[in-house]
Amino acid sequence: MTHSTDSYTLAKWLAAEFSNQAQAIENPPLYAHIQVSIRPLPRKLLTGYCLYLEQAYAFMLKKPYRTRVIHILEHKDSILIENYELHKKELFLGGTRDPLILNKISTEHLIKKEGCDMNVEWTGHSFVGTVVPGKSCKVVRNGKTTYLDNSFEVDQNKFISIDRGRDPETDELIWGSIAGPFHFSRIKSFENELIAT
Ligand code: CYC
Repeated sequence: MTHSTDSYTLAKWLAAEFSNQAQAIENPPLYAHIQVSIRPLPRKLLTGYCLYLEQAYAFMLKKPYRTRVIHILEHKDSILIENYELHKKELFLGGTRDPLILNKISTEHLIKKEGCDMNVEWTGHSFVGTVVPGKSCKVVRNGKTTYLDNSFEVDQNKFISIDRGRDPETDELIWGSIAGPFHFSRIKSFENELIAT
């Protein structure tokens, strides 16, 4: 194994509750206060690591606006993250705070977001991921089809991410942060729940 295929470390660094509170307090109109919680799934669903993700406004943690399963796998000489939506997602709300809920997720609930895999590379001190090229990750927002243009970086201390939707013809920015990336810090780690595979 090399750093660039060290999916266990990547999974440990992502398995946490992250908050951008400092950034939101500093720039209230530009950044909402968001919590991203990523918790290992207790059952082994697929080869590699599967984690459940909830993204929520800090004042509405019980109503996350985006829930996903992410699947971290080693692929050739690097790491790939697949994103899945959940069939019957309402059954799993709050799962990042209750592993008993997460126990109910099985492979039948997973709906793959095609074209939305993320390629992950080791920088020497962190992992950086970007969606696969080709404008293939389609996101429909307010009736308009966009493609995802994003990147993230995670290390021992922080998680930085920027997600934007662009017009497939003109590349014009349609949704997402105009002010730059979200800066999250780890407020709680779930790394001890991960079992190395
Ligand atoms: C979409 N964010 C996405 C998508 C990916 C990621 C792949 C498109 C596929 C999908 O809908 O699941 C990002 N996936 C990731 C990241 C990882 C990953 C970072 C590594 C853990 O596996 N995203 C933010 C901000 C917030 C945001 C805090 C405000 C801009 O990081 C929003 N992301 C956001 C939205 C979408 C999205 C609104 C569109 C999907 C939707 O509307 O449901």
